[in-house]
Amino acid sequence: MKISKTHPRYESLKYRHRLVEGLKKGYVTQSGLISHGRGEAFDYLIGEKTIPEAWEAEKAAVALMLLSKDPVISVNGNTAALCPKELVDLAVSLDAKLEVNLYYRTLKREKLIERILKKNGAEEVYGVGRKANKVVPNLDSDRSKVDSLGIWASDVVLVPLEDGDRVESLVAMGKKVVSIDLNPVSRTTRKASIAIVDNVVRAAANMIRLAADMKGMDREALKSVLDGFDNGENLEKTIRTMRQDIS
Ligand code: PTJ
Repeated sequence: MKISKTHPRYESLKYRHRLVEGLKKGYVTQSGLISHGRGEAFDYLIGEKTIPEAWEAEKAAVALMLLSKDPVISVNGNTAALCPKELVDLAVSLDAKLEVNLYYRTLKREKLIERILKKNGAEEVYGVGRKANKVVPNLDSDRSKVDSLGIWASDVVLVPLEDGDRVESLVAMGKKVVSIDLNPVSRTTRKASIAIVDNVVRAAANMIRLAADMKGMDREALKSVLDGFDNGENLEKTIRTMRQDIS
């Protein structure tokens, strides 16, 4: 279907269309469409823009990932449909690995997502097929299957559109977890080391810009960005901003 650029909801329709295409091709799940609807509702509450609190969290997340030894970006069906190029570019800017990690895991979906990432410039994609040979302890879903050279070995994991269980389990393994979830009260958001309450499409683009600016900073300067960020306080402010935006 062709969406007219003059339609007042062009952007929103464009992303819905990408998900529907992904569903038809088999890498987005029906549940993924429901998740997106929930995300859209929260996005409405922040005016479908990056609020200052999200920008601060994105900056802290970029500092953390630039400081880390082995950062990984986790990719699922929705994010592969919405912003594959941005995720690949972000991985390049942050020198991070890309790992496919799915709740509704099938080899077919893993391979389709790997192909999309490679088509968008990824050289290596972790977590596909037998490469997901480690199991995250205390996690009761297929999300527990991770790559020994990817998420398993990582010190920081960026998890867009997550379910809270895995965030908790990854944190329990001693990793720092950066979440991107529009729901400011989800378990994912509450349990993440740094919670970004923004649309993954905007967050990924913002983080690419931030990484370009921050790459030249020395470690002390990056540490001071990170130390100046208080995740709990930032989340409280996020909820206040959301309330103000509605009233
Ligand atoms: O591809 P799979 O098999 O890994 O499945 C992926 C889904 C998305 C189905 C799975 O992770 C899932 O069920 O997620 P949840 O539990 O619905 O959580 C998704 C969260 O992401 C919700 O809190 C939504 O509000 C939020 N969300 C949805 N769309 C976006 C979003 N956050 C940021 N940007 C979005 N575009």
